[in-house]
Amino acid sequence: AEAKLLEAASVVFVLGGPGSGKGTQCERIVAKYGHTHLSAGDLLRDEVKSGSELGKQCEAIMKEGKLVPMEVIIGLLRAAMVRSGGSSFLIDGFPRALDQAEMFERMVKPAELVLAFDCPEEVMEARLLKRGETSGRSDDNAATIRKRFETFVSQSMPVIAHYEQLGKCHRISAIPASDKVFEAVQAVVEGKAV
Ligand code: B4P
Repeated sequence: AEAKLLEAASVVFVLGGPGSGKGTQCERIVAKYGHTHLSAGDLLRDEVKSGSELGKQCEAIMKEGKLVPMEVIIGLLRAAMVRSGGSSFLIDGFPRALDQAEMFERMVKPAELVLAFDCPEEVMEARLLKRGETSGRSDDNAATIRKRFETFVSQSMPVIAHYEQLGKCHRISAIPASDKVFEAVQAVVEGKAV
């Protein structure tokens, strides 16, 4: 039954640097189009909150701004997809490395569309520091943010380049206000982007 559900599913990946606005735009996409939203970061934070041994290991890695092992994040994503019973998935913050992309395609299925948010580091840093004032997230501090940027450049940017080569990736500027960014997102989702 699991395999059948996943076979019929459609998958959109939402990529972009830390603080580029992935979570923000995904909320709006879901409100308008009704996808099932799965955030890699939220799934990991839920695992941390559960107090499990795995959660403790993930917490330490996230505080360092590094990527948790791919088996962990893919296992959490696949389980959440099956549990949700949905058929149209918006997956945010994943894949963050080329090997994650390959393993997901093998174990689950290829994505139909990829949205990638472009944003300069100064803008992302300012947003994350602002969120850090109230988020209580242990990774929204200046030192961890720096490491998250390094991880993004070395490991996640190649994923965006990979999907661009496949012609599946739409790049969207994440600098403007959230409403403006969402206009560009809608054009892509509705197939009207040039
Ligand atoms: P995430 O939870 O994905 O964290 P993020 O990259 O900062 O994205 P987030 O969605 O939270 O922020 P957003 O840009 O929406 O990952 C956290 C950690 O988990 C990673 O560092 C890693 O350790 C681990 N992890 C996650 N995925 C993994 C994977 N696949 N493999 C291994 N490890 C993984 O928003 C940021 C702020 O900007 C918000 O406060 C928002 O209000 C604001 N904002 C958004 N859009 C704006 C706009 N247009 N204008 C002004 N402000 C805006």
